[in-house]
Amino acid sequence: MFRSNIPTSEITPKEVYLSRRDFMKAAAVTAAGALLAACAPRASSSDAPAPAVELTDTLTPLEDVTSYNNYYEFSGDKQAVGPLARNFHPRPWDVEVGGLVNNPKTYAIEDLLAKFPQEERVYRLRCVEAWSMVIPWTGFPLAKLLAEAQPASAARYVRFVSVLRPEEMPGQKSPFYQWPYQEGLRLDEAMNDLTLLATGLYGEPLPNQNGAPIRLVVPWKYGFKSIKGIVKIELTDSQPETLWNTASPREYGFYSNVNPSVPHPRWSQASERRIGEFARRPTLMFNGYEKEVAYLYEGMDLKLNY
Ligand SMILES: Nc1nc2c(c(=O)[nH]1)N[C@H]1C(S)=C(S)[C@@H](COP(=O)(O)O)O[C@H]1N2
Ligand SMILES: [Mo]
Repeated sequence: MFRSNIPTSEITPKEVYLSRRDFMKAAAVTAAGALLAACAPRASSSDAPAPAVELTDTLTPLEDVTSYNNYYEFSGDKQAVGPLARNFHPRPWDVEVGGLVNNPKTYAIEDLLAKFPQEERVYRLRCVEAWSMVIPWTGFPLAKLLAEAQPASAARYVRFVSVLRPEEMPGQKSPFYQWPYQEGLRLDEAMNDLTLLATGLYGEPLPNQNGAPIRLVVPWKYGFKSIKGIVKIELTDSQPETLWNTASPREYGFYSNVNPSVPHPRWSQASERRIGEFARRPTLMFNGYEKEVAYLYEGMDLKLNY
């Protein structure tokens, strides 16, 4: 089912929305397109690599994607997140883009959806807990929003902040974490074409438990970098604090690139459990996106900069 011979050029993005069944068929094809698109700025047109890994990775069923979730604002129990998130209201919603930019602006979610064409991207998601999924997202590259914001010359990092709504998010009553959830990327990581602002999955708007109405997806980093329920994007000149780094700096570094040779202090990262599979599979460097992102870390010691 996921090995199709239909050339990408014969699939138009709109066909993806016909139905979930058609979406799944189209998504297998789109995966190749997404990878080629991702490579476009760095590969010459004649030597685009064959996206073999994408085409053989089976999509994780929607039921699993929406019932096994990390979203600590609701609960630390993955199966409890979905039911608790039913009371969350993803509308109305604004995203404030500011800090070190020449064109700060607050966007209503409807503006973002209208302004930036929504693309399909099938990505692997690798949680730091050593499980993984394959998810067909819809969204748009963060780089397009940053281009519109016009980073000032002093900008080096991007800070992301999640919604703070303890009345709807019972986990935010926990004193063990510093709310709201925050994350950060270096500006060049944020500008990489793989870095996506996702607004949907499986051709539907994002379910609440997956971060409605808008979340980040950074597929070469551990899942906790892919912050959900974003209300603020701020350009800064210094490395932003992040929730997990503040909670346990030795276990959760700022970079948190998927790396099979750097173990978590309490477990190995050499292999992982793909949800829906029995045998463990080897973890891939940068979660399999090495060609697209290795240039970001040239000359860096990734054991020190974990
Ligand atoms: N705001 C917020 N974003 C978050 C989290 C969270 O607890 N709060 N959990 C992260 C973790 S640990 C993972 S693995 C992914 C899970 O995304 P999914 O539920 O859509 O698969 O979301 C990440 N984004
Ligand atoms: Mo995670």
